[in-house]
Amino acid sequence: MTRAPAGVAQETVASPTSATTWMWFDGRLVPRGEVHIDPLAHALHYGTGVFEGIRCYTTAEGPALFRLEEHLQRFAAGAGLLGMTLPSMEELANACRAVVAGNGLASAYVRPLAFYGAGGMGFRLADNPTHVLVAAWEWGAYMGEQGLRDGIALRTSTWRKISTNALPSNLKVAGAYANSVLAFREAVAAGADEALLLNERGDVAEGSGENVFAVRGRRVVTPPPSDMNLPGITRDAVLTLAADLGYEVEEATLTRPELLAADEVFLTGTAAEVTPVREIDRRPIGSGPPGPVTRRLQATFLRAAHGEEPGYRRWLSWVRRDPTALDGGV
Ligand code: PPE
Repeated sequence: MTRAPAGVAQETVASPTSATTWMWFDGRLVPRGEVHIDPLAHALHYGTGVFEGIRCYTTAEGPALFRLEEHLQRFAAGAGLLGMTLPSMEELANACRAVVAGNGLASAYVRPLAFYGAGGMGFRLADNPTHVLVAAWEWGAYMGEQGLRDGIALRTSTWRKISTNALPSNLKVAGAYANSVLAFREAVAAGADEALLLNERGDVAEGSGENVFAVRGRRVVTPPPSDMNLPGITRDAVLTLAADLGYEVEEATLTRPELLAADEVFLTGTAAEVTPVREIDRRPIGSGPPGPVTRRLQATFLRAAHGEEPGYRRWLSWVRRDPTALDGGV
């Protein structure tokens, strides 16, 4: 079977947002058409927003949000950086549950977004309200089913990862993602599926929206957050799973040549889950097809996310723990 042209997977998976009917906006679950956002919203002009991406997986007990608490903590930290005040963690957690249930989704990608609305222009933010939106839609394999199964092609970006000294890379500030967009579009234009961004020192930072791992023998390595990547929640899950499976896990700086020489390379992210990398800059990684360590970690991760690994059910927050109630803590 031939591979879909690079970029096609992105377009085909982005369209499900059009099916989103209900959204949680500033405290209420409302039809999408009732969400009114001012064209002079501060965030639209300056990127002054913070967002999250949380997957909700089908389990035997119904849909469950993966590591909801950690995602909301990161969301709150980003909002704090921008000086926003958010609703309580409990209200946000219930908003995430409500958009999944309200749209009748069995599995979903949940997108909380806090942003500054219309008020003053310029940077004072004296009278700009904070708006909070939580949307949900069905999002299949981020880089296509084939990418998840057979691996994807990475291309080293000519754009460097924005410095954490310019904008903290450990938080999901909306404006920072213009950097990801530049890198991603360049990669796709060059025939690859995803971009590999190096940091200002020239070491591996991360993908446009994923963390990067290298496997060498029984060692599973990923760069530390100080190398200017988002300390991803999927990254943390995979480090935990790999250690529990008996691999040697390590956070260490990776150079591009080290990545090229690895036995296996894979990406992790909420959207990307565990995606194998089969080539970088047209050089095959290892023998090319996804290797055994990547496959094992991917399978274990997906079982854990679907509630099939008893040891990791602590990572799940069920949408309806009690089918008669939608409340309850995180
Ligand atoms: N790095 C970046 C820059 C990033 O945006 C993500 C998530 C990760 C690493 C992985 O983090 P985590 O999701 O906590 O494991 N990228 C989100 C955005 C995807 C999008 O296209 O939008 C995501 O996967 O939800």
